[in-house]
Amino acid sequence: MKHKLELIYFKMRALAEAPRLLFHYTKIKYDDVMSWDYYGKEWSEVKPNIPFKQLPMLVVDKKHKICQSMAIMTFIENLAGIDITDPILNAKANAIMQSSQELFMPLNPTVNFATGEKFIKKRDDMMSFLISRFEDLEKAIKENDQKFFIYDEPRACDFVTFHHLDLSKMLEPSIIKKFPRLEKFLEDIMSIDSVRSYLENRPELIDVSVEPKLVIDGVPHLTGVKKT
Ligand SMILES: N[C@@H](CCC(=O)N[C@@H](CS)C(=O)NCC(=O)O)C(=O)O
Repeated sequence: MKHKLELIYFKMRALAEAPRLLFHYTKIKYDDVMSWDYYGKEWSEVKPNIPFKQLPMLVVDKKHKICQSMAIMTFIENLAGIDITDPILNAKANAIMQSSQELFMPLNPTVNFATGEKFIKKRDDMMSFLISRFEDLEKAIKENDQKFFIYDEPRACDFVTFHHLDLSKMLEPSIIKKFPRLEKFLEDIMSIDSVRSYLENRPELIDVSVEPKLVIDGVPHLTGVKKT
């Protein structure tokens, strides 16, 4: 059954990114909509009525509101019929997905919003955590001996991991270079045609650490939850 799918989010390269990547990989059509365009109101007015008061949220058939980016990822996997049915592999995939998702804070807000001295302090403070988690991820993919974290084809956990590793390059490009197997993983994801086409055309995130902006349809917009 075909559903109408609307992914509601803000101007940031953060938690809507893995759902977007998975939508493009599975070739499921969806609409990307900014919160203020969907509701016609400022975020502060909308927030109290969102099921878990944060975005992204996927609206299905104008009726069902699915919050929590990991729930959205699982839903897309199920919709595409690529869910992992083996209980052990499914649990391992969830462990990868959650471990990568824990990189969200403070990596994503720092890259999308922090500037100047604050950016440098946040970057330096999180470095040991990032390195430790990247070590764990590199070990997991090496032990698995497949192209991606579970199979030779990517699943939700791979796109969540991809997003955070990819974003780390904008925090400090040298970190990922310490992990050749993770770099190869990024290349393998980027070499999938539908994913590469999405990555080449998505809004560019510019002026990180100075005054971060997303370039949407050729126009730079300050990152954030406000219409500009
Ligand atoms: N656990 C949630 C976290 C969602 C989240 O932190 N959303 C942020 C943007 S990335 C947000 O809605 N910020 C605005 C606010 O909290 O008012 C998920 O994975 O979706």
